[in-house]
Amino acid sequence: MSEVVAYTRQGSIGVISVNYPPVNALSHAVRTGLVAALKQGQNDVEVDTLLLVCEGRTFIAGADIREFGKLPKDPSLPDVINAYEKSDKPIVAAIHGTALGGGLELALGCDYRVALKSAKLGFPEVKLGLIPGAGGTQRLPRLVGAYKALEMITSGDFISAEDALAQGIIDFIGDDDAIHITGLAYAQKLSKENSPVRRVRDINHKIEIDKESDVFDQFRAKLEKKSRGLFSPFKCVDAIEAAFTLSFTDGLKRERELFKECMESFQRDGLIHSFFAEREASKVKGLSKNTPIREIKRVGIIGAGTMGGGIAMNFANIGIPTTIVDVQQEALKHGIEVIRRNYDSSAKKGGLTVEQVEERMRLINTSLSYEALYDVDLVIEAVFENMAIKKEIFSKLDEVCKPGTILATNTSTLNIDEIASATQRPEDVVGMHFFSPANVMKLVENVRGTKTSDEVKATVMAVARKINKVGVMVGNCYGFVGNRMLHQRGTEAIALVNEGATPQQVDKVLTDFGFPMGQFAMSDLAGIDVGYRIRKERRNAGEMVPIGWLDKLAEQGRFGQKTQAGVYKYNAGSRVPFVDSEVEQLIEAFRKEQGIIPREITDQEILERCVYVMVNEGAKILEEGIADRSLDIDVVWIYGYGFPAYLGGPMFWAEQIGLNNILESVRGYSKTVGGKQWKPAQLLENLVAEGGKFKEL
Ligand code: T1G
Repeated sequence: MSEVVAYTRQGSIGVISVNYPPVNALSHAVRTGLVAALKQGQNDVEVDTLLLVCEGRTFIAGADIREFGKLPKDPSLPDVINAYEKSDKPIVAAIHGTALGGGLELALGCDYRVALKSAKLGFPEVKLGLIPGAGGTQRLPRLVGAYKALEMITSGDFISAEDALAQGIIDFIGDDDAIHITGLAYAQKLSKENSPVRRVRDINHKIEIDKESDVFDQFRAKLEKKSRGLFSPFKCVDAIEAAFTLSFTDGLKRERELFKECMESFQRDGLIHSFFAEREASKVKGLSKNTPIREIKRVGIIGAGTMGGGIAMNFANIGIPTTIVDVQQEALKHGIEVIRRNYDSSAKKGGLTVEQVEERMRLINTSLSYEALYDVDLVIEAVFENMAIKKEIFSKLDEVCKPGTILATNTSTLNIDEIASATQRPEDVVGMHFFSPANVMKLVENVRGTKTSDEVKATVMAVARKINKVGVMVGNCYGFVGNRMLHQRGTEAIALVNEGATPQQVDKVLTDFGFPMGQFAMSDLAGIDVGYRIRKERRNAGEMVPIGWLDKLAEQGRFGQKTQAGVYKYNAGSRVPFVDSEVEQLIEAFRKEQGIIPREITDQEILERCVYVMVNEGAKILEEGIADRSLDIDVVWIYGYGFPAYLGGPMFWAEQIGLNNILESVRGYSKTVGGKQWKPAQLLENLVAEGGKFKEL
């Protein structure tokens, strides 16, 4: 008998139930158990219909991803599914929670499918750099046709049970919230009606309809634009097209070939690392699972600017009343207008109904007075980067907010402990660093101060999950993890232009690498004035920060997209950057002024200096314990700075390149370029000497 798959009989129904927490993934044990239970059902003369159902919170959520890259063991998933499809007794798959990837493929190998209203179905393989590899690309099109199959499999997005019923993927939606009852009732109906087996592989009318369609090329063209650099979405199209050009058996073979190609691609490694890293990052080292979490029922935001408004939307989106406080009525009015504009554009795209927009707007209030925040459970300060102003705000919050209110700051660089020192309750002060646009970007870099309590740390991690963000807990230093590494990349990018490269050359190397945007296009989006003010703030604090050509742009009022001119120029209302000869002249003049003779710079040098410098800084961040694990750094960069997930993040990518190669170049640049950013991290030196890896730390 299998530990994880059981066979029982209920009247004329043989029940195969899977119980392998947390998500009934198709591990070797589950596959073996499924085959054994099917055999029992086949040989059980008392039953004429079989029911496949799962225990726990979900139906099968796919193959066991932890087994990827290991030696495959029989029975393979295609073997299991072919056995279920060959059954001469009809099988019903009863779906609750999620039926994903190999789990949905197994359900499509059954004859009938029922689900609970709340169930979700999908093929997320493409998000792991794969394609469905057990018949999904051949069976799904037979039920839904080419277009829907392409849409579901190339996006990897889940669909609702209602949509699945409308598409003919499932046969019935049970309104009982117990899947066993719904499943059994349907199986008994089939048994009573002597329903026949009904194999999806034999359903071909939709294949005939789309046989000559050019929808496959349409999807390839669409993917060229939106799946930048990704490998597997195109393999998905090839596999689905095979369902329309080959026999079922040959289509399965073609799917398997394409699946293997994806399994061998480095993108699969990177995306699977990103999958698990995102989940591991939510478990903060040293913070026990039982750490109490404070309930957040009301939220306050200080500052009605772009960040404040975006942050407020996240809480209104999940039904939490939010009050925005600002010093000027005009600022509050403008802030609310921007929020409404954002919601209206989501409604226009069909992402929200008008009622949902109004409901969210009702949850967002404004006030000119801090007193409005006396009973909130969490306050997030989001005013511009000035330590004196932030300390003043926190001392006021300390006065008005009830005991137990979490006082968070959205600062992207400043010292959390110094901000906390303006209060009598530093244990309740923490950083919650959102990324612009805050209602869209997934990352929240939660920053622990020296005195931040475990309860507050655990609560802000839970808040990040609740507002559908990816939270990472990091330590307190200048720029925390993300901006500290970005700062080094920015320093190198500017130096490369000083030495002879052009901004557009640097940006092209970074976008070719896979970043959605180059360094200088990003400065134009964020605002050249933001960096200019931070550098000025540091100079005022007595730091030696040389004046560069970016400062000269800012002094000319070239703040970037918001002034239609920054490093690039922009047409009104457009975000498309154009090279501006005025900037080229300004850079040439700056080099002359600095006595720099420009030189030819290769793309490889640009890549190494912009990305290796981040890895070296990442190693220093690990050394100092600002990040607990290299995966925390990877998650920060993937969800906050657009580092391609298929490369797994900067630290994972560095290991693919080879830490010895990185160190050799770092040592080289420490001689040729110099600066503390190129001082090799001791950790990097040690790991290379010992043959160690970041992920083993
Ligand atoms: N394999 C192994 N572990 C898995 C897993 C899987 N497929 N899915 C989830 N887990 C673990 C996860 O790491 C976490 O572990 C715990 O379960 C809870 O997950 C041939 C090749 C199902 C929607 O891509 O999308 O089938 O951290 O925190 O937010 O065609 O997990 O607790 O130790 O995410 O409620 C296709 C991936 C595989 C689905 C639940 N399937 N999973 O979300 O919980 S490829 C997927 C999810 C495939 C075939 C191909 C989500 C979820 P831990 P969680 P959640």
